[in-house]
Amino acid sequence: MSWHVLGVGSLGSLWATRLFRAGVPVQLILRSPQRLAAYRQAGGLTLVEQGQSQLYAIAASDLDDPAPIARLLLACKAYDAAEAIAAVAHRLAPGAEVILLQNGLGSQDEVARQLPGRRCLPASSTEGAFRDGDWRVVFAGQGHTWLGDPSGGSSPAWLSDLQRSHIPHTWSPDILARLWRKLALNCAINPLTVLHGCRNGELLRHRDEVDALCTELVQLLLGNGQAEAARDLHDDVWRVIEATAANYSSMYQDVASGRRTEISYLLGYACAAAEHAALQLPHLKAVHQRLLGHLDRHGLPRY
Ligand code: NAD
Ligand code: KPL
Repeated sequence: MSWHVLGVGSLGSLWATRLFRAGVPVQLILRSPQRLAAYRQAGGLTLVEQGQSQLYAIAASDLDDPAPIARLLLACKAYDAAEAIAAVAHRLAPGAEVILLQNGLGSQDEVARQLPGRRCLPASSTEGAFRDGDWRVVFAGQGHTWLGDPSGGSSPAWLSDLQRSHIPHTWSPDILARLWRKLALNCAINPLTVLHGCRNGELLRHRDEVDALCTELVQLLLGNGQAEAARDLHDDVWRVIEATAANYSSMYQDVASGRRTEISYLLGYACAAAEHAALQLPHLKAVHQRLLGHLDRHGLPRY
């Protein structure tokens, strides 16, 4: 059974090339005949790993291909997920499974609402990749991916494809807790790196702000039934800041490159969840407002 990959950017390409080179059947879905023609012109996807480039001639089609899809990796940004899935929903076979590689929270529900009866499996990844050209992906950071079924279903047999492809992964019995924890980490770190224009490690100079956010994020997690995700959050935030001290956060990089951020699925989601749970979290709300102002000043979307 073939994998289909929709969202052939950094992570989608990283997965597709590793599946392909392990001999796992995989096909790319490109968003237009023009993109398909450009891809064919390039001859495939190039993976750059430890300075070595390798071209992989992975099969591809565009959205008009009517072939049914049994297993789909959706690897676009959170804000594109709902629209992307709408274009292929009619092709998903009964019993199809969709792996959702989006950061943050909210997009997973937007997708699942469009796919009644299909199995949606959110994933959370710490792998790092970026594109250094069209149809080229650089594997920039080893990491791990957790996948799971929020409805509690059992682990799928195709995890062996990931094993065979050397994609480090773990089936997570509580994937929602993982997503909430990652959301909290991202909310504690990323917006402040944007507002202070600094690397993760430089947040040490803004310890009070980080700590105040952590305290409120713990309240947010507890108020949303995520006690496990709340455990030792402060310590974990400072551990991540130290471990990634020299890095610029993904949100910092998005803003610096003039790219749209995933704010609605990170701080935006957190603030909406706080309001829904009738929680007063003034620091979180203030950082959200400051970040929106910053995006306005940089001409970037506030959603
Ligand atoms: P990306 O921007 O590199 O790739 C997304 C791709 O999806 C692009 O090629 C875009 O053209 C395509 N796309 C968007 N809408 C589409 C549509 N309607 N139809 C077809 N294709 C469409 O993004 P990325 O960096 O791979 O990130 C994907 C998700 O993974 C994000 O939520 C991100 O936060 C998360 N993530 C990324 C990394 C990383 O290192 N890149 C690490 C961890 C998590
Ligand atoms: O995931 C991250 C990001 O930059 O998006 C870390 C490194 C954890 C910072 O929040």
